[in-house]
Amino acid sequence: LPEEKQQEIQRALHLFSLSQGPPKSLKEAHKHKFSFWNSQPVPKIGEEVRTHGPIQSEKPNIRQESYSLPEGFCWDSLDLDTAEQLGELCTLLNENYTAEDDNTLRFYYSPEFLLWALCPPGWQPEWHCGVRVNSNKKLVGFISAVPATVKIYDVEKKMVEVNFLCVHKKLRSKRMAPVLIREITRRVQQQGLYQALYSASVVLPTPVTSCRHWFRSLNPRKLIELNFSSLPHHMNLQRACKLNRLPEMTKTAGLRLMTLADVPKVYDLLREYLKDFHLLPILNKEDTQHWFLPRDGIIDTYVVEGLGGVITDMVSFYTMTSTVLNHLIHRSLKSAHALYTVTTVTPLQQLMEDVLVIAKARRYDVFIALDVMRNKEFLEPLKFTQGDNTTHYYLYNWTCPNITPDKVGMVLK
Ligand code: MYA
Repeated sequence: LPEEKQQEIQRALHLFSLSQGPPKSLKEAHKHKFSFWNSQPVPKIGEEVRTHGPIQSEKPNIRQESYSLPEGFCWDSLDLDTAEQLGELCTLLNENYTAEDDNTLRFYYSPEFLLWALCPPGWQPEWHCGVRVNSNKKLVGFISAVPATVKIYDVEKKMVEVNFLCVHKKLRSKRMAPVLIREITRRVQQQGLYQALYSASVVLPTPVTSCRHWFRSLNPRKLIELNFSSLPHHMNLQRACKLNRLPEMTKTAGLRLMTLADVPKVYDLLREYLKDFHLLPILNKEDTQHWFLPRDGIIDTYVVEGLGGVITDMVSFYTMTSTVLNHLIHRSLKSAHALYTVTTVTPLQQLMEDVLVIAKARRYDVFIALDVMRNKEFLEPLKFTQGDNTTHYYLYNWTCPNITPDKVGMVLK
């Protein structure tokens, strides 16, 4: 093709990629321009990484003043201790965070869930970074970071986990997200941290690992009525219900909810179990208490207590509720999301089946797990089916070889 024609096609492809938002697959990502991400210390798409370490020198020049927002907007660190500001964040996320394709399901973040996710030990108010409209002070943008120590292969790094990046639907595609990302980067670097871990369903430069979601129906009738799952060929509703039937009772003796007194034992179990993965959180006892001690409707951890009070196994999941929009019968959908399962005595599959039994009895509709850690061992035997969604994990300012999901010892909320 003549050069002019080629340039025209390139321009058209670029405009097309901008109008489509970030790519959903690696194949599309190869064609995407990434005008923001290519300016950041992250590996380029397609680059084969063999080394381990930071991409940029440890001490960048850090701006003293905040990045400029478009006219009419201002920064505001949210004070989540005040019910009013916490409520504003709930509203922003609940109305703008979930990418509902067909307007049927919308995640509902409760104030208590957000406090759990955003205020772990060491949290900082400046890392709850909001954007407001100057004139009426309406909250229209947000990004957060929480401290975390993460081990990547052989290196332990203090860094942050970035989450809840959100721009109001009416302000999309105006390059607000790069400003939020630059600003949280600046605020984190000001505190002497230069790395971050985050996840997204879109493909950006460049995933360190990509994990698939698996779903286990607990209430098949409702999931089918909501179009959340579809009936496989040659199967009627009755057969689907039969196929997904679970035992009435749990099998594991000594299975019970974790209590405060179990924190040191859960800490030991997790530390010992996670150490062989290539990506894992390094938690202290305070972190363990925060992330695992049960909070009603937010986080559940069950432990198995053997003879002499020894805690031999644990299993944890967090809860998300989605609001069902425009449905005659159903109003909400309750999902359990697998976190960490550690077994030293109970067979893994048995413990997971027990937790499905408990979740069903507690009226969860679906149990969701990633194919990380040893999860693949129980997914198919316990009738989980693979969903279409992929969660990609990313590291900011760190390069290392790609990690397969079975070597990932970390679940991001
Ligand atoms: S993942 C959850 C993200 N949130 C949602 O999906 C909620 C619904 N969507 C929205 O609110 C908007 O669509 C968002 C984009 C805000 C996502 N992660 O402003 P734009 C890039 C990173 O015109 P908008 C989570 O919370 C995109 O490729 N980048 O676009 C983890 C393009 O760049 P480039 C993303 O649609 C967040 C640019 O933004 C994402 O109006 C981790 C376009 O900007 C995404 N999910 O707004 C953040 N989506 O030109 C990184 C789009 O290069 C943290 N983009 O293609 C990095 C570490 C920082 C700390 C470092 C410390 C040292």
